Amino acid sequence: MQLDQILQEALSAVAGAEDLASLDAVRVAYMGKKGKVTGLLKELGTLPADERPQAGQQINELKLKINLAIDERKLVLEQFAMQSKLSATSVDVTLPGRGINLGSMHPVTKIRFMLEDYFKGLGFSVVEGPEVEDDFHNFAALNIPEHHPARAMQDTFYFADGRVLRTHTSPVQIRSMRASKPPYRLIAPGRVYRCDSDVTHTPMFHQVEGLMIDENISMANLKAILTRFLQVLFEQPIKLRFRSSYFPFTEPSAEVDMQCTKCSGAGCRICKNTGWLEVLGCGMVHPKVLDNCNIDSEKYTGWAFGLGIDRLAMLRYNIPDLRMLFENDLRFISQF
Ligand code: 2NL
Repeated sequence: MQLDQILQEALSAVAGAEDLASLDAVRVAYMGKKGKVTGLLKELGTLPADERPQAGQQINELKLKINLAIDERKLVLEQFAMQSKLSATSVDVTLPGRGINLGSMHPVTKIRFMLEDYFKGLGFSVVEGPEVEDDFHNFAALNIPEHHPARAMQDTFYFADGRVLRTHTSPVQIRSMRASKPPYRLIAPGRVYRCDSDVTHTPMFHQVEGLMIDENISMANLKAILTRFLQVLFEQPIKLRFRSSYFPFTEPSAEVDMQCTKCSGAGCRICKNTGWLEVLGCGMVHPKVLDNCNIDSEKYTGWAFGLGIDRLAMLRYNIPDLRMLFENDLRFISQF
């Protein structure tokens, strides 16, 4: 019978197709516009009317069987194509990786973290606060009188509403003291701002202030803590010198010099031949400041200090120019 023969031919052509392209050629040969099955359907019209329904049904069955065989073969060939593609593009797991660029710590951040670790080890808390401050927290509470030079326009960045960019981190400690009862052991690191820009000053720099208030706290405690701090930071014993000074918020006040690490006090370019480097300011917290924080200044005493982290980083890492810390040149900052 003619239909059976076409079916057998078609099935073996399908089975013999080795790739998707030749399978498609088989499909066209049978199902395409000029294909054999299509041809049979066209011939239907020439049959006697009473034979047409049966013949039509048979041709349709033939068509279904061939299509089914094509679809099944297509699945097999597609899987096959995928397999050979996968094995052709296998991954060599022994190849070296692309590598990643490790970041490094900014020198200012390194000193800050080192400072925080040291003071945390002594039971101090690290506190932070807003960089935009009001007059009370930045000045008035710290006993800085209305006409004190520190308030003058050239030192402070003012906002139109009278608020300021904080000129030190003292306001953070004022807030802490006003928020809880003594004793306090705090350090307040952060960015501070002064309207000042030259070779040794940038409008933004980094400061840490420390504060210790309890019963029977004296300047001797401060000296011990600072001496060991500089010894830990510079990894060698360091001599300190306390020079009497003045700040509105401390009484008595002192500036602290450390013996020059470059020349061990003999005198060099770094210490301008003095043998000493000025590193921080400190003093016993002024009773008026304690009053402003509602602390009984008869019962409690304590010290505070303030130091510039940037300058300390320069001394520690022999950085010659302050501005290198703020230019973000990767050739420079990736060295730390
Ligand atoms: C300096 C001097 C100093 C303080 C900061 C302070 C903070 C409070 C109360 C009293 Cl809440 N004092 N801070 C005290 C003395 C000196 O900084 O030359 N800094 C770079």
